[in-house]
Amino acid sequence: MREYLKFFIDGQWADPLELKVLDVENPATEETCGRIALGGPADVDRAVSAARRAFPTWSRSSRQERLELLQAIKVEYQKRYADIAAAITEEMGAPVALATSSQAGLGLAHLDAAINALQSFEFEKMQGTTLIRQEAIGVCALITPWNWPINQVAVKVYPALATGCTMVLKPSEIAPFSAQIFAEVLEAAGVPAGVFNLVQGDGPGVGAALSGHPDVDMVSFTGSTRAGIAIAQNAAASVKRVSQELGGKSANILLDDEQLAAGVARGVATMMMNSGQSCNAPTRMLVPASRKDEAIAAARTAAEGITVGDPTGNFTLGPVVSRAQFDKIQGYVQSGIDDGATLVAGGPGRPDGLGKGHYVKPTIFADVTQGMTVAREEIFGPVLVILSYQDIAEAIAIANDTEYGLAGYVNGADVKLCGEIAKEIRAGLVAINGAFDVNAPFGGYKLSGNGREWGAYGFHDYLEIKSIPGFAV
Ligand code: TXE
Repeated sequence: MREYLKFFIDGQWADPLELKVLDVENPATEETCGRIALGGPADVDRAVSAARRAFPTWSRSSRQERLELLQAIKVEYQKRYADIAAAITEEMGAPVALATSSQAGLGLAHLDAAINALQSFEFEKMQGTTLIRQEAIGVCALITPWNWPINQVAVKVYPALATGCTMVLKPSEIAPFSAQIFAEVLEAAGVPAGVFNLVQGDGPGVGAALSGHPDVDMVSFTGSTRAGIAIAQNAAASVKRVSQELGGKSANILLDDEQLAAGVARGVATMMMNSGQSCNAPTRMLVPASRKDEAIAAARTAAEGITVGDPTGNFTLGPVVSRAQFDKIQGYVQSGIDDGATLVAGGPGRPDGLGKGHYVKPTIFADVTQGMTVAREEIFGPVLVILSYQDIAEAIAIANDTEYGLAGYVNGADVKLCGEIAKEIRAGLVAINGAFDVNAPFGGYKLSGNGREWGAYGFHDYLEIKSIPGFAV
């Protein structure tokens, strides 16, 4: 049983000002696996003040000092790697293999990307006789979700440190353990007092106090569009910059060629990974109408290879994170059936033999049309919908017919054609044939948010731009 009843404020492990405790559930057993303290506005005040006090010194630190800190974090992170992966499995149900490789792994991959970017990032340049400087924006509030708990923390904390910002992190109250270990990693790495602060809590208690705090300069948020809008409204009163990474309903276009079956298999695997709880999951598969039956057969075969069970064992998928998410997903599965979509795999209810835990059957619907709820709304579970297109123009139109714009996918043998199609998709990232680049920017168009994370582009949201005309070199 884990117990984390202290926050990390001003370089110390501090008691909450008023002790309120939240039980955290293991989604595989539905039993309490730990407790955290829930903070409130007074804890936020304390953490923001510490961050403010640390800002003048940290924002003037040299590139070398920041690089040394990031390198020290890497050493400490590696020591705690297995602990972080185990905490992720426990708090949100990622199978141990995924928690170890991708979930905990991305906490390191993004660190390497930040180090790499910081080595050559141009903070200052001359334009004629004008100096143009990029300066740390100030105190940042970092509010993160439960689905990729360390990844989301990493993509905010590393660029904030690299640019000279100070920060208060509020991780998801649903999956708070790995972030607590992450704070221990930063402490062990010698992060200067007040530069990084951690306050655990929920949205209304800590999230709202942070996003409305007059002494916070910027909020970086990942989560639901609902909470993102609430945060932006709250932040508007003090004209804060708000960077949002929100939901998605990403299209995966499969071209009409010899790679169709392989593309379907990859699309199903990518969609189902992490039990479909990824904002950039390829949730809408678009297949050529003339090859529909072949695509459905390949999708069914891929689904049959997916196993669901205890995340500490050797299964492809663990449970989804909570009863609330389970119920929400079941509602969508039922709506797909009610709207007349054809069930290719999975369906309502839990997989056979699993009596406890929030397990969902990997579900695939075919004969889906754009008007159906399952084609329009973010389900955030292992539910794939397959739509057909007549020609590439129609595929692009369907891909763009969504209020979201986080990601897109194009798969086919003609890589040049894939690239031309990618340019037409209104989304922040369009991956060709499963390619992935941790150094490239990540973020959304439309209701998927604004701002960019990852690599050097991920620094910009943490920087103000100043021009000094007449600067003497
Ligand atoms: O997210 P919330 P939930 C989507 C996905 C999922 C749905 C609901 O569709 O089914 O959101 O998930 C904090 N002020 N995504 O309800 O509430 C909260 O404490 C300040 C997509 O779990 O958005 C947590 O730290 N903060 C997504 C964080 O926001 C607030 C990942 C996310 O929780 C707040 C997760 C408020 N008013 C869910 N309300 C993605 N983009 O990857 C909540 N929070």
